[in-house]
Amino acid sequence: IQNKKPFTLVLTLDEPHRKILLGMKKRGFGMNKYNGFGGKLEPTETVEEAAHRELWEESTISARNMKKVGLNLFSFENNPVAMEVHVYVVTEYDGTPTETEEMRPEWFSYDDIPYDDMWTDDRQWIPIMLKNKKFIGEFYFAEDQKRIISQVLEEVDVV
Ligand code: 6U4
Ligand code: NA
Ligand code: NA
Repeated sequence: IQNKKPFTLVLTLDEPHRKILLGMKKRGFGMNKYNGFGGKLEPTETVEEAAHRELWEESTISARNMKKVGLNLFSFENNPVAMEVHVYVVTEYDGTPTETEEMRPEWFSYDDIPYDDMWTDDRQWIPIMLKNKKFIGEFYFAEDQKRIISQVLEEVDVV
């Protein structure tokens, strides 16, 4: 990998009810998959600022807290640019999740997460996150963006 580009990904949890807020992505990269909310950084913002902004832009909720829980590096066969995705958990927020141009929000029970309609890596690190553990992952995807050719995933104390 010659180069990596930072991204954010925010998972909002309703811990008392064991529910997770995902969005069906309506356009662009990862279209037709459920995922957390997030995206690229704007030139002057910090990673955490970008996480707040993307959550707001894509679901219309405002995070009251934001905890960094993971870091995933995604790279693809025949692509020199990897994605460095900073993963955050939100447990308190203002507003009501609302459909936007990019995402259609939907709550899922922790026991009923639609992994078949998500990125292949998600079923590996989301369970770690839901146990309140932190993680660092590296996933190398085939060109089809589905098959994982190699990976490293570990729980860590500090991310
Ligand atoms: P535009 O369309 O320019 O507004 P933007 O919202 O800035 O895009 P986007 O949505 O393309 O960026 O960012 C990709 C999103 O997908 C980020 O939240 C990271 C996430 N993502 C990428 N690969 C992923 C993967 N393998 N597993 C995963 N999330 C991934 O769970
Ligand atoms: Na996005
Ligand atoms: Na966006």
